[in-house]
Amino acid sequence: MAKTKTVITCAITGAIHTPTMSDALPYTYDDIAAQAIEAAEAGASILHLHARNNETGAPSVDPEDFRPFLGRIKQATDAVVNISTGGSLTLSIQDRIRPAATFSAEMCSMNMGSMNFSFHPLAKRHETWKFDWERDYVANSDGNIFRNTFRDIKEASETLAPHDIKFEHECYDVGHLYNLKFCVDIGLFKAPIFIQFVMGILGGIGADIDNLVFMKKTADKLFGDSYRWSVLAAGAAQIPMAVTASQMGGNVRVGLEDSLFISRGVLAESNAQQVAKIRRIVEDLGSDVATPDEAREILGLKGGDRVNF
Ligand code: KMH
Ligand code: ZN
Repeated sequence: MAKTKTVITCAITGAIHTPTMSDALPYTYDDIAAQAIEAAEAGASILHLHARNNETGAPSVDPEDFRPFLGRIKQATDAVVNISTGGSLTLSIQDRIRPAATFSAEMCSMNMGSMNFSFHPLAKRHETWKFDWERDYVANSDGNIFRNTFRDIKEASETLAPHDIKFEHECYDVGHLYNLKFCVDIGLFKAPIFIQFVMGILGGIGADIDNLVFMKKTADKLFGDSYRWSVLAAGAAQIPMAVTASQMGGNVRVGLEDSLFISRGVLAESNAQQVAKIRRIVEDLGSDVATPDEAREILGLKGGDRVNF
């Protein structure tokens, strides 16, 4: 399919693998809403959202921790809201999908395999932590399985089916593409599917161009022209891999969830700063950035008027 426009997703606040290691990372309702709105104004057509408990800063899948910012984002922007079903490494799929179901979002994430999603080396590199739980959570991630079994994926897809939600299929390695193919073949997901190639997470595939080409070729082989794709690379690879993806005809995801930096060794001031940077590069290289309605068209979304918030 000929490339139309580049869809920018911005992942506003981390929960699974993003301890509060930068003052710019929003975790309160007010800061999440403000940064999401600013990111949309900078050019993000999709906002990927987690929630945190406002007192403890811990990852939360309580819908009441999403409600305060969802309404404000909807009032202030036309951006597509994508609610995470990743939650945290230690929560069940039943709990993790509750916010997406409660609010009948236009999009939600769907993690396509179980893995040892690990960031334990951070525990050695980083000294001061904003919240008490963070050091142990990070240090123990080498022993945690991020559970997304075939049974979990089937249950999530069947529970969410009545909501007509488009999934951001997060594929952290080539095998996850085969998991997705199996799920498509048994009728769990409908075209066009939207694949997020996730690169540079310890436990998944590394962030480099050879690997991206391999992921893309494998997806072409498995899904033909019935899929759309985007790249999310963690840490320093975030912007370089996003630029590469955009030049290969793909879409991009940035945001403080996946990298706290704006350039080598320099913390980003906000999500919007990362969005503005990738937008500038994409446009300088001759592509256009999709508006929210263009993103809806490209991904086949149900529309912002069919959500429950
Ligand atoms: N930050 C990504 C590497 C989810 O929200 O479901 C993982 C993620 C998962 O975005
Ligand atoms: Zn996420």
